[in-house]
Amino acid sequence: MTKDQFPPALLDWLRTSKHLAILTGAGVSQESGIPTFRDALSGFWSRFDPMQLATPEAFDADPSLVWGWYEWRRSQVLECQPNAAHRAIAELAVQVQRLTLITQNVDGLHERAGSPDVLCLHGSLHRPYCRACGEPHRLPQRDASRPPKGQPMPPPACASCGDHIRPGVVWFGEVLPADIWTASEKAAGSCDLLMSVGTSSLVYPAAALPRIAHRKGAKLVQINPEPTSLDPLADVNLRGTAAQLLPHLLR
Ligand code: BJW
Ligand code: ZN
Repeated sequence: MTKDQFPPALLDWLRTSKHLAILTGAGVSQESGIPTFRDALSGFWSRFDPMQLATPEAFDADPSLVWGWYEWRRSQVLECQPNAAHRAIAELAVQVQRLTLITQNVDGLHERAGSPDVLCLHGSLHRPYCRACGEPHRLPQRDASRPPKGQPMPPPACASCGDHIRPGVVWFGEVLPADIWTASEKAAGSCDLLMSVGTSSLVYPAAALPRIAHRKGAKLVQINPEPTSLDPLADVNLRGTAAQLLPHLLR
């Protein structure tokens, strides 16, 4: 799809928007080489279902398995670079009156592309903390000569209480950070345009945000190569990848 094929109204909405909210999901990082949450895992991890590893029950049952999976993913992310979609979103922030960026991603690529004040609904791979006392844990500098082998590895022990350090992400069944959720819900309820980019819109409460915006009268634009349950609500569905399409929205 080229810029000429964009619905003209979309560029008008963008230029006249007083408050644009963007909700991103794993699809935004796919073109950086990071598999989406529903892509098949590779190597040792191919026998596991991510939906089952991303739970507090899985960590309690086998901390080394779950910690090893997250360390493997963190090492993958550190090898990857932000792509044209992350960069376009960072650039949009200077072109529109106001932008609130809300992400479900835990990879830190929006921040590395220069987006300030990202609302990270599901936490971060880079901010582990103690499961017992909540003390943040500083990860050692990455040793490129000794990448994680992509296998189970025991989690570090907390310097304060000795319990397990856990990944700083939000698992199924856990509540989202209250301040981040409140700010995201407020942005969805007060924006005049919301763009949902690269998310399957299956996981709640994040998936409620476009629906809140729509109910409050905001225009809804979706960017995704595949249809999702949001299609019927969206004013515009752009069928393509985030890195192909988002740069066309820049002036
Ligand atoms: C591209 C592309 C390209 C590909 N360009 N696009 C209501 C009903 C039923 C269940 C629930 C409900 N409300 C809550 C729940 C339970 C649960 C939930 O939603 N379950 C669903 C599966 C139904 N939610 C929770 O548990 C949440 N907590 C909660 O509700 O607390 C309150 C509570 C607590 C206790 C009891 C009761 C209530 C917490 C959710 C936390 C989600 N965490 C994860 C893991 C994070 C850590 C990690 O990464 O390991 O977050 S799950 C996983 O899904 C991850 C993602 O952020 C999240 C969303 O996935 P996303 O980003 O949409 O990725 P994909 O892979 O699904 O889709 C990628 C999309 O990109 C696809 O559409 C592609 O087509 C597209 N694409 N290439 C553009 N190049
Ligand atoms: Zn502790």
